[in-house]
Amino acid sequence: MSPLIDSLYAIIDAEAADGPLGLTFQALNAGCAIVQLRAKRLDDIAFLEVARRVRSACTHAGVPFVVNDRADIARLVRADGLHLGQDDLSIEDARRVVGDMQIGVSTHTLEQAERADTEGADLVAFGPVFETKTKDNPDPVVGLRTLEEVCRAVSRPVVAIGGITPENAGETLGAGARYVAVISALPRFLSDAS
Ligand code: 3NM
Repeated sequence: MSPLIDSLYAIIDAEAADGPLGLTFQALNAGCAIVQLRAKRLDDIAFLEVARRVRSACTHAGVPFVVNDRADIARLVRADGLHLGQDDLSIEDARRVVGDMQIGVSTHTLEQAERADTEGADLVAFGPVFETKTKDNPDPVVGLRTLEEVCRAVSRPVVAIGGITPENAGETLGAGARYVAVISALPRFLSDAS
């Protein structure tokens, strides 16, 4: 098994044309560390339905399941974690909904990362480390040097995100990130792992 798999934070797009479950099972079978479900356009009923299925798969595999953006859905499916963007609920407000669930926060500058850390995020995501085509209107690329700075500055584990591939994951973890979060290159990580 690839050593990278222990650090693989698999982000599953709930809107994937061929459905999210196949990729979820592949990621779980490969031994990924965390699964996050993300849906930018699904209606609530559809997102909840997919979240229940992915939750169940993660429970069977014993892998933490994180819901992106939606504190209500995270609570309804008893997710292990909620992931918040800079324009989502504050950590304080999200805690009123999800209690002591693990909360991750997306950050794009050292200052945002330090703030998330101070405000009680359990995981600090930082990126985009490299160029990404997946996100609409991505923030400027932060690069490995700034990632390293963030990893030194915050007390919480750092999740590196944005343009991570099997080729650059090693140096990304070498910069101090605990996890690499991956969307588009996920199938490549999984085929490398098998
Ligand atoms: N957030 P890929 S970059 C969802 O910088 C997301 O916070 C980012 O997709 C951030 O692995 C990103 O295909 C997209 O580059 C990551």
